[in-house]
Amino acid sequence: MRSYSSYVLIAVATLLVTCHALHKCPGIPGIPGLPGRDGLKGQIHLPGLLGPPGSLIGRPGRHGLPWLQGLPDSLDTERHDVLVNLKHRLSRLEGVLALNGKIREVGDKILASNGREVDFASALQSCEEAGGTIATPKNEEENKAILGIVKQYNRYAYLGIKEGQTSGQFMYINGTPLNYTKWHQYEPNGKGMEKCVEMYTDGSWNDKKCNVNRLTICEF
Ligand code: MMA
Ligand code: CA
Repeated sequence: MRSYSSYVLIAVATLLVTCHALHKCPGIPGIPGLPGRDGLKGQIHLPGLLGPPGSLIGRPGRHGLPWLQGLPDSLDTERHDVLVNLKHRLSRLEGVLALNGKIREVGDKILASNGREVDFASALQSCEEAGGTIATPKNEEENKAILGIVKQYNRYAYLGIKEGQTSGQFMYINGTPLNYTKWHQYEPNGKGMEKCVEMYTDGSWNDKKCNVNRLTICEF
C-alpha cells in the first residue's frame, strides 16, 4: 500500500517529465511575489514548482521543501534561463519607452506622466490605479528626473508631499518626514492654507492649494 504522499510525488514527477518533454509546462501558479517594486504585485510568477525568488518554494535540494529535494538541475537551469530572458525583454521594452519619451528611469524608479492636469486627489488616484504613486523626489537626482517631465510638458506638477496638522510641517504622503527639500525662495508660505506641493519649471517647490489643476506625474 503506497502512502498518500508517494502518490502526490509520482503525480508531480509525471507532470514535470511530461511538460518538459513537450516544452509545454502548464504553469501551475508559483507562490506570488511579495508586493513591491520587484514583486510585480504577485501578478507574474514563473510556472510550476519554481516560484520566484523569495517565495516559500526555493531551489530544490537546497532550501526547498523536503519533498521537492532531488529534482533535476535542469529545472534550476530553466528557471535561470527564463529570468535572463525576461530581464532582456524588460530592458528592451524600457529602452523603447525611454526612446519615445514615455518614461524616465532614475535609480530603481520609473517616472511617467499621462499628460493630464487635475487636482491632487485625482492625480494621486490615477497613479495608484496604475500601481504607483505621485512622483516624490527624495534627492537631487530624482528631482532632476521629475523636472525633465515638467519641462517636457511645460506644466507645473504635483509632488507626493503634503502638509501635516502642524502648519509648515511637510511630509511624504506615507507620513514620513522629508529628508530632501527644494523650496523656492520664500516658500513654503501658505501657513496651513496650501497643503500640497507643486514643482515649478525650474525644479523648485512651492506649497500650493490642492484643488488647482497640475500635471500628473507618477512613480513606479
Ligand atoms: C501664489 C501661490 C503661492 C505662492 C505665491 C508666490 C499669490 O500666491 O502660487 O503658493 O507662494 O504665488 O508668489
Ligand atoms: Ca506657496
